[in-house]
Amino acid sequence: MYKVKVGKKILSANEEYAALNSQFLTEHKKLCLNMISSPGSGKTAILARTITELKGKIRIGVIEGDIQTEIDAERIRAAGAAAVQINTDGACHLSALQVNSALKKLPVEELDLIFIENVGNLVCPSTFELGETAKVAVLSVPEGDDKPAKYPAIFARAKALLINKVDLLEAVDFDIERAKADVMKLNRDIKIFPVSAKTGQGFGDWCNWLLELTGK
Ligand SMILES: Nc1nc2c(ncn2[C@@H]2O[C@H](COP(=O)(O)OP(=O)(O)O)[C@@H](O)[C@H]2O)c(=O)[nH]1
Ligand SMILES: [Mg+2]
Repeated sequence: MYKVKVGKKILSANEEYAALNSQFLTEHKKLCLNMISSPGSGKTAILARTITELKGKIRIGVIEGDIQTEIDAERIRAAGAAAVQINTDGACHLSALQVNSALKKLPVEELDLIFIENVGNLVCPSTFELGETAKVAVLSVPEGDDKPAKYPAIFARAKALLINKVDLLEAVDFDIERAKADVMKLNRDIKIFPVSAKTGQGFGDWCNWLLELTGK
């Protein structure tokens, strides 16, 4: 029996589209951040406030992923940014093919930074590459400080973590130092931003990080 050595990795269809998206972003010199969290942690609220705070400094576009509805894309447009909504019809994460078609619908040349708001889920989207520049995780304090330890995949892969809803810290038992320590055990290089999309607390540091990232 002959054994054939295959030196080249066979890519899945998703990986092929992810590679195409990555190439497209590199060619157009655009940054793309894939935002991942549980439903309701505040991704859209964070994006809306980020768009408002960076108006005139960074031109932001958003690809919105949800199982159903155009609600989040409308919230982003109301904040003053271009948004394309993808409905996954039940799928628990966005695919690179969906992002590929959404990128064609955004006015990419007029943008500095593209956010992808993935389907609300801490698990499936973490391992599905979309060709993004980096992943950004969001954890909100009512979810509990044990989530990095219980759902390590996204916290290990993200370039930044927003700990959102810090305005609610007094009302819930969330030990922010424990959460930070658990995240740092998984990922020493991650940037952690405690924020409140409601009050704007912590947005100075987060927006400065985005300005640095985009070279603005
Ligand atoms: N108290 C508080 N509520 C927030 C904050 N950010 C978002 N919310 C609320 O949390 C809910 C879910 O927010 P949303 O942006 O839709 O979360 P997403 O599902 O991750 O996009 C909404 O009712 C928001 O008003 C925050 O920083 N503090
Ligand atoms: Mg949302």
